[in-house]
Amino acid sequence: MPDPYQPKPRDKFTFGLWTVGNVGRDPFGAPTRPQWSPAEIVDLLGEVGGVHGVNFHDNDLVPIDATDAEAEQIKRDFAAALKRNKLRVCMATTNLFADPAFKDGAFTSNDAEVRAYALHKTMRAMDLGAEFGAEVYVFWGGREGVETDASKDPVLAIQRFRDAINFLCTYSMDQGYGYRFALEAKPNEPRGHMYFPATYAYLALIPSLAYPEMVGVNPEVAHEHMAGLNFTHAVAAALEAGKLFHIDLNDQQFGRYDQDFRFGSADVKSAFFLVKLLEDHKWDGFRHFDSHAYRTADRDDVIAFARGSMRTYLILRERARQWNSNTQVKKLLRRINRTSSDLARLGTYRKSHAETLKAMDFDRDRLSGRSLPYEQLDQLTMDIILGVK
Ligand code: GLT
Ligand code: MN
Ligand code: MN
Repeated sequence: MPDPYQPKPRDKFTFGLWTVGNVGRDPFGAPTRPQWSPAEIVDLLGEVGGVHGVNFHDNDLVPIDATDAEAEQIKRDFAAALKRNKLRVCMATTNLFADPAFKDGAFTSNDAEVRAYALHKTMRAMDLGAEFGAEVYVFWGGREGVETDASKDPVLAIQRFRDAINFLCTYSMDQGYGYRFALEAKPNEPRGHMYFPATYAYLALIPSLAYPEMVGVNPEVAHEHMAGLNFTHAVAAALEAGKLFHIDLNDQQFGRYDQDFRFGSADVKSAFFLVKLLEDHKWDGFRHFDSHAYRTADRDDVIAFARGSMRTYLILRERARQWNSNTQVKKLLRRINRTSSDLARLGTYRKSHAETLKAMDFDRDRLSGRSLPYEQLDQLTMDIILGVK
């Protein structure tokens, strides 16, 4: 019997060169894995099987100090690896955080020359992404923040960031790239205080942009959990606003540093509700695993990590379907949701509806006396997640 949790390219699972290619460095220790070339990473993804595509930062593919000749060779090797592994590039982004030139931010830097360099670098990275057919362009403002608010007016920082995104939207249209921009939030790392620390901050910014229809968000599980927020709710806000352009799946214990663990490995219940949300709403974007294998992993274990990420998603997708069709769940949902067409009609504002509502008598004891069997529903959910139902 075929494995029901075997991923297929149509599942739209993607990995970044920096994710499976992570060398296992941390702030306290040196790399534990070799730096594989982009072509070697693509070969590894081919070996993983069922992957849809690959994503990169400009400098994951072409090192920041590469000569033109070196860049051409790397691109040729990468293109050949994509072809032999039947993979494509889905998303591209700019590394605006690693180089010391960005120590005080990129688009929000206090130095006009650094801001100009950030635009220059991003346009060139957009050219590179477009050369490989990337559809989504991610912006993670890795250094857009401060340690001390003495250094920058935070209103000015927002304005500088908006100006940069407006400029780059126009550049994309001018070049005919057709990119959809996805803004990615993260709180308090690596700067002491990051601007736009949660997905909601970007959702508030987008309507103020010159081309709001081009711009959405790229929420990441770990980032919202670092801030102690419910990730599924953040994704729901983006979905409801038509702004979920991309997603970064990984996992994380609450209250810790950015752990970037394998999807579903830390909080399987949250992962279940997330997968259920994406599948219930038939979201058809790229499901990108922005995570990396434990520092202890070798190449075989990195492959197991990549397979495990997709497998957990597919198991949870199956569980979500089971939840939706479970008769006990359906029965409980009917009990919980009390509908009334009369009351629904009154919910549309009219002067007469307002008057009717104001004149109504409500029996608060009756309202509070109704049973809400959420314990039963939640345990049923646990049974389904744990595979005993
Ligand atoms: C970095 C960060 C990620 C972002 C990447 C895109 S780089 O690994 O922690 O969450 O998505 O710039
Ligand atoms: Mn991310
Ligand atoms: Mn992260």
